[in-house]
Amino acid sequence: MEKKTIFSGIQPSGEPTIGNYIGAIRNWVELQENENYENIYCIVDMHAITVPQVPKDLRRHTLELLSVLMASGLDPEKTTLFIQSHVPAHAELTWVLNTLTYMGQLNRMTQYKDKSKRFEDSSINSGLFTYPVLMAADILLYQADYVPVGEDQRQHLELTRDVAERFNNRYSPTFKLPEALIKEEGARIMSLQDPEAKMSKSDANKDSYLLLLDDPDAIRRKIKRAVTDSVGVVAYNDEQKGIKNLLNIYASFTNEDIGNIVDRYEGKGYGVFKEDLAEVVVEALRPIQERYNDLINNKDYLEKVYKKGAEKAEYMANKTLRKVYKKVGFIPR
Ligand code: AQP
Repeated sequence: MEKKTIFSGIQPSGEPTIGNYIGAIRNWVELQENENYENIYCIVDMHAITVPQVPKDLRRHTLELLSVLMASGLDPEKTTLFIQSHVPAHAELTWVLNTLTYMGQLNRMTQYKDKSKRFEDSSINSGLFTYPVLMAADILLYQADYVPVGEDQRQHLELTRDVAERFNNRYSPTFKLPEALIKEEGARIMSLQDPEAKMSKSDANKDSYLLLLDDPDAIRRKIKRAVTDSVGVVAYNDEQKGIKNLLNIYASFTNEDIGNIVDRYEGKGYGVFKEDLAEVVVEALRPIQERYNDLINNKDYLEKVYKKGAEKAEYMANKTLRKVYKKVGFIPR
């Protein structure tokens, strides 16, 4: 049986949060262990510069993220792990796809609407606007069957399929139409300070997120400060969005049924629940952090991993790009 191809990416736009871990990274690790899949995961630094980045921080975050991915269980022997800017085909295919994407479609993207709110109209860069086209190129270059992402990325996946279909119809069948792979549980971890907004590594408020590399004290402090409500009962419903989010985090790390957790905290109040949750998170992150500390200090090994990953990725990506260039009418060199 031919293996199905899985592709996904993550931005080095800050330090990864438990939202990135629960919604994406740990699912990637699970998929890696399934022998029916060929896995390709990418650190999308070209996406990250759609919002301003300090160059030395971007470099640091990129290597940190590579280490976090491996510390979480991604194995470069089993999975292609690479950095987006190392494979020029991503930018090259984006240009072609830009010519097949309508402004109206991009205008409807909710991530663009959310992120562009942070800037004055006159300083929204067009990279932020065409971000979903670069994402489409990332996926289509590898002829991916499935794209494991969090719920927030569903709309971008639909656009990817749409653009791929338009290309296939205008020229001839070229791209596989990828499907989003979204896990119900943990698909959307919310901010600890605003349970209406998703937890994001680039949030200005450091109390809003738990980082994978946060030390135990930071984890305890942030969970203690997490916004709840005045009801005072640990329950899972949409009137108590803060507690609901904390329960989701608890269940994600313990794989326990939410009903059981709720039962256990009956009559106990938020203080005890938050203290226990903090310990659950500390213990879940401990082994990842230990492995991370070894990896981040081994720069030679990291370099070997990303160079080998880029070589493998480039070979696959160029195959698709050559076909695309030929079909649109470019003369081969
Ligand atoms: N809060 C979240 N809950 C569940 N999944 C999440 N993801 C992100 N936040 C949550 C998933 O993580 C993967 C990688 O995301 P990304 O880094 O490429 O971009 P993002 O979705 O924009 O993540 P952030 O943390 O919010 O980054 P910034 O702040 O830079 O925009 C994706 O699969 C995403 O669904």
